[in-house]
Amino acid sequence: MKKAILLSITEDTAEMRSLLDTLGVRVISEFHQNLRYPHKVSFLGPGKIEEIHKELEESEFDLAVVNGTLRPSQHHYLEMKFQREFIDRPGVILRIFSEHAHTQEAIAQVTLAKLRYEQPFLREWIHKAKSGDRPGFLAGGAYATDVYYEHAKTHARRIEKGLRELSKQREITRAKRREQGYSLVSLAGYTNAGKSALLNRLCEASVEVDDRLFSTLSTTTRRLKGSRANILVSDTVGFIRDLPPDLIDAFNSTLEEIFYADMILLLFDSSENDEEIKSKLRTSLDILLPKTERRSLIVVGNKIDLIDDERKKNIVCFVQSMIEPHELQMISTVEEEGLDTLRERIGAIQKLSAVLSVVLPLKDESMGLLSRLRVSCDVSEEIVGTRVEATIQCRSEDLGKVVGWLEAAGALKIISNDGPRAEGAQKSEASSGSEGAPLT
Ligand SMILES: Nc1nc2c(ncn2[C@@H]2O[C@H](COP(=O)(O)OP(=O)(O)OP(=O)(O)O)[C@@H](O)[C@H]2O)c(=O)[nH]1
Ligand SMILES: [Mg+2]
Repeated sequence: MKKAILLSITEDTAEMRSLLDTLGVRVISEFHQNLRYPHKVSFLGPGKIEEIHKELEESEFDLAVVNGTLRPSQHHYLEMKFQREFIDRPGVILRIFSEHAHTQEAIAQVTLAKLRYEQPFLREWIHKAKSGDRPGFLAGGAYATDVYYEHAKTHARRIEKGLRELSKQREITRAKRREQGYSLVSLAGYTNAGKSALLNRLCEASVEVDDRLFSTLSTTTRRLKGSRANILVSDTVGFIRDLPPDLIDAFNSTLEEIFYADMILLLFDSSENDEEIKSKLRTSLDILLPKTERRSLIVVGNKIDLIDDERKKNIVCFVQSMIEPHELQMISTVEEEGLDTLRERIGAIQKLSAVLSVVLPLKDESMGLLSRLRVSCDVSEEIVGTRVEATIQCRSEDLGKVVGWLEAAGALKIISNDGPRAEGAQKSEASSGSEGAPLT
């Protein structure tokens, strides 16, 4: 396990510690200096840095971590001063992403974010090396640094091109799904809120669930289990405060999957304290709201099995006032509490406003059609002698197609809530232009 020291201008280092824990780095000493802003040359004040430097003379550690964002000049100064590797908060997050990236797309996105993140630091090393300060980045000398910088730029451009292609591909997939009558629900929220655990429950999936931060980097989409299966649920990368902008940018095609969903479930961990809940929700809303339509968002307080009723009421009260006019649902994924209500709310994104009363002959073909229609419609049926009487609720835009399929199956009678559609085997107006087969 790597040993690190941690420098911070606040005493609030809990999140950084869990990030480092995720990365397998052990903090051996922590140094605070309460400052409103970091010192512009040395992050902590120069006096404090001298003090730390002296104190650490005999200590063995592999790297130094800064609980904040370093400017290239501060980074250069600190590495020179301590002769150790320094890494800031965006750098730590990038390393975690790097370790957790498994799919080709996630690897490309992380590589791009890293290349962009490194560029200002590289420029600083080149600048310092050219002004005769020290040999360049990675001790390779000014020439090597220059070459690496140019190579990195070309590499970044190549990855950007590949990612643009992937983004187009996702757009095509989304359009196709919509055409086929699928609706998409995205799970969003701070890392570790329980998104993957909820996907597993809602869709009987088996995505990795872990107490580490950023267990999920790539998107998994599964069908919602239950009465209708044409609702897809997507689990994707979690948010974190001060997410490096390069990373947001590089993960754009993954995040688009959230932004363009028909419904977003924004999860938070209700077992945390008020401050954590508020700041994590704020971070998530700041990322989501500018890009999503307000009406499609439901905020979901997860892990209520870890709190009592009094606490739950209290959370509902302050969260509701924060997120108005959005709706709030409180659930426990582990104990399956509140999941039925949540499923109902998800089901309601598909407005099944058209209602058909249908009589079909009692044949395998009729029963097969009704069972296929269940994927996208609410269907109830009763066998009466040699006939099947069914009530079918579907989306108004699917009405023509559904009537067409019913007629093809030999429906004896089709009456919709806006009047009769067909009697006997006659073709109705609504069925003209119907094509394809029911969703399976
Ligand atoms: N007690 C309790 N724990 C939960 C619940 N839901 C999830 N967890 C736990 O919370 C931790 C994080 O769950 P994940 O589903 O991996 O969280 P995530 O939001 O997907 O996290 P990232 O992929 O890292 O962004 C795991 O240890 C889960 O077992 C819940 O309802 N109750
Ligand atoms: Mg996850």
